[in-house]
Amino acid sequence: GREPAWWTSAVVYQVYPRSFMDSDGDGVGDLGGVLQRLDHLADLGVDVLWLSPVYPSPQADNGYDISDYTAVDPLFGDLATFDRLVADLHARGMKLLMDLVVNHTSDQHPWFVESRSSTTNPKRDWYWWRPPRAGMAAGAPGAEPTNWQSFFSGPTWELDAATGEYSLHLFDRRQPDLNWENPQVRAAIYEMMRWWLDRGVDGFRMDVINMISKDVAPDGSLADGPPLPGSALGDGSASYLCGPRIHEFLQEMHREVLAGREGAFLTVGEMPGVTVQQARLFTDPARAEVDMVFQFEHVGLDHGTSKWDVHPLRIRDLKASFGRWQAGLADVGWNSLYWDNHDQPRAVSRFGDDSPRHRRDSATCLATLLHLHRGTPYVYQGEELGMANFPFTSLEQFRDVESLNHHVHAVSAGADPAHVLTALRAMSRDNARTPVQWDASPNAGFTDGTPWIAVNPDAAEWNAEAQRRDPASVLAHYRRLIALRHSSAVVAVGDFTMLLPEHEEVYAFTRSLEGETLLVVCNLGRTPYELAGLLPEAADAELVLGNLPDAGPELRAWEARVLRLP
Ligand code: ISL
Repeated sequence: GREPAWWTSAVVYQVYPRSFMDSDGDGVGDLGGVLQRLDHLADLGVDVLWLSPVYPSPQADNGYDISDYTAVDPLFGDLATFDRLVADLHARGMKLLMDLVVNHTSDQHPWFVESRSSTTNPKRDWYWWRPPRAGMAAGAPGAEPTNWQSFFSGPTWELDAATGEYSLHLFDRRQPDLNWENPQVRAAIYEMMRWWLDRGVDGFRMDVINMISKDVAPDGSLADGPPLPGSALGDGSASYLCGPRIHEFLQEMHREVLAGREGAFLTVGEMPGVTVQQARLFTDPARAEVDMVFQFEHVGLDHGTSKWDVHPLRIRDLKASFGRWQAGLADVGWNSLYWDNHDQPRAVSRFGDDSPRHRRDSATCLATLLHLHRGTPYVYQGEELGMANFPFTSLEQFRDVESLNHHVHAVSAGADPAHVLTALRAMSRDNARTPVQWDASPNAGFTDGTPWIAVNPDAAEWNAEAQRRDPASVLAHYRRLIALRHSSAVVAVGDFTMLLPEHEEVYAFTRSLEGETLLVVCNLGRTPYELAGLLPEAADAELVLGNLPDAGPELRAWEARVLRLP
């Protein structure tokens, strides 16, 4: 058969530059800071750095609102520093993945400024402008062209008083959606992508890329969605998730941007709501769309009607979900694997147990589980240190537009502010955005200035410096997991089989390739289990890697073992 692609044995590390390392004392992380900490990435052994957006931006959504696609925001540095980052990474054998945010721009992007200027501007059609609902006055309650609710609360439509029309924004009102139906828009984006590849980047992480095709009727209308419980708004997702032209657009992008270029590129599409069946199509190499997708099923298992309605995770649900993704992409396509990113609460607090007794063990247990699946693992900055959620106690501590918008909307709709704060504390994206904890010095070694968001008070104990020389640390464990993927073909591409699907705490599976079989068993709880009683074959297996010393007959609280079967 064909050689497995290089990224089957690679591990990607995500840098959220604002919170990674500040080199100039303004309290915001920057590219100079990334350069200062490349040893950390090299020491960990990661292959690829995914860099969250550093483009010029009003920072309404921390850079996911871009006002210039071919420059670097002075907040983060300049193109010369960027070029040095590419060179330094390449010199160390690492690759750079750019964050590509092309479902929307900032409302300050010159394209949108032009588009908004008049109904006859040549760029009018570059965005989704629509008149008010038939028979209604612009600005009247419910006059929006559709009833869709935005991801960041409120309607997806913003009225422009000058022209009396609304423009679409699936996210914040300062992030208007580009109209991919317009071929000029697509050509401009492909040109920009080629510009970055010419600069030496090795691929793209594509922000909400399955939302670029909207289901628009021939007369230009968009359909209302089913009403959301307790809201005047509706769920428009059927009109914009994996819309009718999504595969066509991605194939065209591949043809226009990547085809014919030398190099080992990587593309990963972020796709909220994507199903296994759709992911098979997106990641089938024969179709030339993307190499892998970020799916969201497992990070929705603790949600109720919304992400703010938090439930405990049931381990059986996690197995059923991961199991279906592993099986669904076994023969075609490829999985990406993640617990954390800049949008998710910290995994050790959310799926593990961040109490002092179990924090290190649960962080390493979750890591083992994920990294032994078939797919490309993504490590989010600080995850490799067991960084935990922030102990938020008041609204003033939050920075994220999603959290702040939610608070305003929920409270004005009558919710109890204390209840809203409890949900924010558990689920706010700011949990992932506190500064990386480098050492025990003031501000955790992140900045000499005042950090833009507070450092977690646990930094004196939980930091990279303390873990670097400790072979029992979370950091050392991540290093071992990454090295194992590099050295072991069965970890990279072996077949996956789920075991014990009904067990409520123990997560077990095998990986096998050409006669070699690994048995992975993880105790996702505090109750010890007799291993032989669960999995008799474990008895005479060889320990390849474990997260606790002195492995015996009992699988202890949060213990994980990777065993080689004879
Ligand atoms: O975290 C979420 C809100 O609950 C997700 O829905 C998130 O908004 C979604 O995953 C899309 O995320 C991406 O696009 C957003 C940006 O805010 C996120 O940071 C980015 O990862 C808009 O660009």
